[in-house]
Amino acid sequence: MKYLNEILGVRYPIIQGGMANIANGTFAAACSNAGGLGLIGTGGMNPDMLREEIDKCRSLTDKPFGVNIMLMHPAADEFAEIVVEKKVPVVTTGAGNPAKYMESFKNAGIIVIPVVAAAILAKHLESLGADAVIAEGCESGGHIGEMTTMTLVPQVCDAVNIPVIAAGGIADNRQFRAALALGACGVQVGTVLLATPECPIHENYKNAVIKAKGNDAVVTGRIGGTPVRVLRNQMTREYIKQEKAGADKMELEKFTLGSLRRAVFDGDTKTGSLMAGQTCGQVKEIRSVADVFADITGGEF
Ligand code: TUI
Repeated sequence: MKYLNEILGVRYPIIQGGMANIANGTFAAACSNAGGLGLIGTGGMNPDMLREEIDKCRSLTDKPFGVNIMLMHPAADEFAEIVVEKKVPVVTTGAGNPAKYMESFKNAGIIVIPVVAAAILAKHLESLGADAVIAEGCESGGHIGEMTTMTLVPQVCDAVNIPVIAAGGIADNRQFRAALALGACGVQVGTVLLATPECPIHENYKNAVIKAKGNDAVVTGRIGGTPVRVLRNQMTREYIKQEKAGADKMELEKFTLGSLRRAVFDGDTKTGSLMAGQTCGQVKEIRSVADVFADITGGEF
């Protein structure tokens, strides 16, 4: 089996998750320069911003990098055109089915790695030419599926013949080795990178991640069908209360609209949406991206 670093031409078999409103071109370049694959996250961007962030990333690293296309975003079609036009080397997708873009990505020679939350979609995307898939379990932060990493990764590995990357619940060398044992060729991490000096989120957000226990990463939106894992705070308590009381989608949007931006940029830890996965309980201090990657891989790469 080939490791992810060989597939991508990078040092470590680690992808930095393309976190919405967080993973800009500067952060992606820092992660690529530290030996992983940095990703620019399109969540929270508009098409012009994406163009700028790709150029910025290119100006800061000569290493491979990628773009994550958030498929629930209204500008997803335009993002898909931009990555082709800009010849971005690697594209990942999330929060939906990227089937309609696969042909144009493949024709452009892009390495395409969709995030899947179920084995059936992995199989379908393999048939459309996906180079690998990221199997993301519901331990992760942000928008999640139903299955855990422990169950999803082996089931995706059994379903496809392309490389599988594990995501969700991975922050140290034990979990990295467990992911390889489940059949993955590498990992994608997000939460553990929030507490790095390079991560461009407000200091309050970093401190909240450091303080949080694993069970503080709760899920909002389960009833409405858009489950999102975030750190428990005033916003989540109010959201979950209203959700249980039968509030409709429009009422609930009051809480989420712009709330991630409030957390990331203003450091509003009360009404902001502090997306984080269950590994928040393992994040104890600020460490550089290079230290995090070295720790995860345990000096083996
Ligand atoms: O996409 C993510 N995580 C995200 S996106 C995001 S931005 C956001 N902001 C506010 C509300 C909601 C989202 C924050 N975090 N991870 C990748 C991921 N993809 N997780 C689950 C999935 C997924 C789910 C269903 C992938 C495919 C899928 O397929 C459904 C279908 O149509 O077959």
